Amino acid sequence: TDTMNGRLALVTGATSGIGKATAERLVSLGAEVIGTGRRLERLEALKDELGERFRYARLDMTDVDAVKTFVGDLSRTPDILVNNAGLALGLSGADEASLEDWDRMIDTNIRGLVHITRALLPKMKPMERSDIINISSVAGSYPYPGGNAYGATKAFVTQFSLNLRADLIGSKVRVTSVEPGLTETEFSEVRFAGDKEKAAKVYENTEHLTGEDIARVICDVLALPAHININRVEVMPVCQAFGAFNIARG
Ligand code: NDP
Ligand code: 8X3
Repeated sequence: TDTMNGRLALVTGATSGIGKATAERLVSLGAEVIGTGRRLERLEALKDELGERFRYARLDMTDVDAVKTFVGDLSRTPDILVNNAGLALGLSGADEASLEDWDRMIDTNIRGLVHITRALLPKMKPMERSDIINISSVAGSYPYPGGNAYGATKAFVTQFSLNLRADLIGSKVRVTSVEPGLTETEFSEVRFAGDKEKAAKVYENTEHLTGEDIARVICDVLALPAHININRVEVMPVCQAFGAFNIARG
């Protein structure tokens, strides 16, 4: 049913995975959606699929001038912002990892997210109802080998979300940090520089989450009565849990 009628959502990184599934679900619930990403042909294909409720713009989140221009050019301010665009690059130890990869994760996951949020907030704050959903990760709470800069960018996203809540007290803006665990998308393909075989192994023989599962969680959070704010949602598939501490002996 059309529970999102009249709402306008901006979903960054709508060309794949969680963002694409979220755009699809929001449109199916009656919202209008603006989807962004770098791959224009993917956005065009999504437009063909979703029709008139979907609009799109090519936007590279690392280009903060373009982010500012994009927000300035919006004819209507979205009342839902889904900060989803993001990536992990590599799984090397911190002494070997590529600094270029670290920079790109920081520029996308942190800097792009912060800039688009800062550009939209003054217009979202006075609204009768608005929502910011930031896609963080379990990697922001739990360290793992090779998680180094990626996990740290997601810790930033979670803490930034909570700090937004602190600043927005008294307004009607809700903010939620959504922290998924093992979710099969193009995430691992990107992390392993296009190595599909290595990426597939991450999800092999698991009943992993899908982009659609996270889209459902996002839309369920959005559908709660306006006086309820879910600060954080940590989501794992049942097949995933925590490991033991690692102790070097001898
Ligand atoms: P995908 O690789 O399938 O999707 C990532 C999306 O981010 C794409 O639409 C991509 O669009 C976009 N993106 C990446 N870099 C940029 C950029 N510079 N500018 C604009 N858009 C960009 O992975 P997921 O769907 O899994 O990832 C979505 C979010 O979920 C990310 O923030 C990720 O960190 C997070 N996450 C993923 C988990 C998982 O296990 N899959 C678990 C926890 C969190 P394009 O390439 O067209 O620009
Ligand atoms: C993605 C989940 O565990 O691969 O954020 O970092 S993980």
